[in-house]
Amino acid sequence: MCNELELTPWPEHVAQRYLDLGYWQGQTIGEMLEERAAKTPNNTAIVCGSRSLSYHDVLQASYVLAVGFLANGIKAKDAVVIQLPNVAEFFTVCFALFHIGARPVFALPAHRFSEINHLIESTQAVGYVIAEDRDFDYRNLAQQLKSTAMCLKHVWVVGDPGPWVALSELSAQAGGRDTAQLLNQLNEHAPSARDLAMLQLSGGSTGLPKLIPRTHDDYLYSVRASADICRLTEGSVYLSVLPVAHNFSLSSPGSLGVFYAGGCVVLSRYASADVAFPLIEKHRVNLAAVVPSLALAWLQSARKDARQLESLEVLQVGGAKFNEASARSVRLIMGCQLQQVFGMAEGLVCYTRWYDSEDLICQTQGRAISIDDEIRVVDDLDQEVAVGEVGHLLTRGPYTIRGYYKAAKHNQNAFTDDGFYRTGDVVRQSEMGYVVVEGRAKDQINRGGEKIAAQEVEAHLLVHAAVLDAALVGVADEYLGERSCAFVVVREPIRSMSLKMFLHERGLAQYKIPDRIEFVDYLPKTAVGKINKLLLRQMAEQAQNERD
Ligand code: OOB
Repeated sequence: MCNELELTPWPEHVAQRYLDLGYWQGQTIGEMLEERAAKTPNNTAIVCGSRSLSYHDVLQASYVLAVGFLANGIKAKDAVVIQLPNVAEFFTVCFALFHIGARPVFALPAHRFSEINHLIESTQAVGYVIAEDRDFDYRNLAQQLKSTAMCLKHVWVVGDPGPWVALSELSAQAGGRDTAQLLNQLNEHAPSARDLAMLQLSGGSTGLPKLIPRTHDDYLYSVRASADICRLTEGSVYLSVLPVAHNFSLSSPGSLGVFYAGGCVVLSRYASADVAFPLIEKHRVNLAAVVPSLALAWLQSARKDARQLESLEVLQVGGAKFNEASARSVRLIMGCQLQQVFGMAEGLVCYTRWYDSEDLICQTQGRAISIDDEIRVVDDLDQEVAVGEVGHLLTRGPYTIRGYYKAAKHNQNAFTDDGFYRTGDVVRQSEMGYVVVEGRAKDQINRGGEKIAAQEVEAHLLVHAAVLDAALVGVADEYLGERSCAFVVVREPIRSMSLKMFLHERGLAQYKIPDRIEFVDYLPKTAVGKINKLLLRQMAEQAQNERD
């Protein structure tokens, strides 16, 4: 019988070591904000459109919301799914939940019914926070979710709530009380730093994406250490254009790193150069984080005119492999330093350092945050390969999880017996610890930084009455790194468009819908009877070349 743990603990002697070494400081993420707000209450913490919030403002708003949540019966350990665009409320809501020990469950704005329903069901979430949005009506999605997910009690909306409750209403319910009164109420609910703070979403490779339980202690260690590596200060102005909840933009060093250092986070709902560049100029942004496909788009715009980028000192690129030639052009064209970031929501984050040579910065994905990040590069039999040789990356350390949330069976394969996480990445590591990502062994497609678990899409395709068999593979793409191609065996003829429509109607996020569908008579198998994805990838590439 599987014991479904929410949080697989680090062995006690290991935890003690991380405490002794000062990695884990016994502080919650809410307390981190309190400490910062006490130091620099009037510094601007967040710029969001025409709004500007000081640290004092953010802390107060989070207290007020926390009391509002309590008044609505939200309590410690309750899960609340957050699906917000890059707006200030993302932070006030998260900090509010941190204060009372409730757990934000992070969704991406691109997620639809299928993904959100899975998040709600698997965490038994009682709340769902969304925003009024001009591109998609999340309030309708909430309606659909509410009718299937019995556990869901509250839907809060930033902006016009439609049939739901406005987030501002929740704040109003706690209004009128002074700080001392609010604190009094909150103190009774303060969580411990060793507790699960939030649930991050994994890219996944098998079945439905797994949830990643991060504790206050481990997450904050990665945040503080990242802020130090990236030399963040009160003068840091960070542009957040990737989805705010993603581990890269949240903690590497991301918004939380900036808050820790007392700097300013400029939020942008849109990532394109025509929106981002004017923001960089207006707010004198000196740090921004992008995925490679966005870096390419920004480079293209900067080639025409880079004058708005004068204040930008560092461009972080991560989430997928950045090719060397483009990496070399960053300094030349954008006039700033490149920092490569190779990380994962499960933990391990590697950075190139500001003092590294141009070759290291452009040819590697950096080295781990901590000397206590243990990295093993192994062959198919888990035997370590020689330094510099290519192999599977395994890791464990002070901020890498020891198990997914309530996934005992999956954890048996995803982690070694001695607690190393099998990242599914194929890498080589130099004597100096620098990692170069060479490929991937996991059955996942990295579409411009957005991860697609092949099995998840295949399972949806197989539901269609006309589909006998299906396999999804990644095909190299100049711009996105990879696009997806589904190979489908059908019982009866069907058009690609109707299959795509079918997936859309099943509530699958748009980025997971195959870019191409190829119809075949059968799926080739390997000697052991598995679908031969290597061959399918070659077939897809060949078909593409013939078409071009
Ligand atoms: C970040 O996190 P996730 O959880 O969305 O995805 C993790 C996976 C890695 O296992 C690797 O396959 C890929 O994304 N990846 C990269 C990469 N950075 C991530 N592959 C090649 N080169 C890179 N630089 O993507 C993430 C989390 C924190 C910081 C940065 C990225």
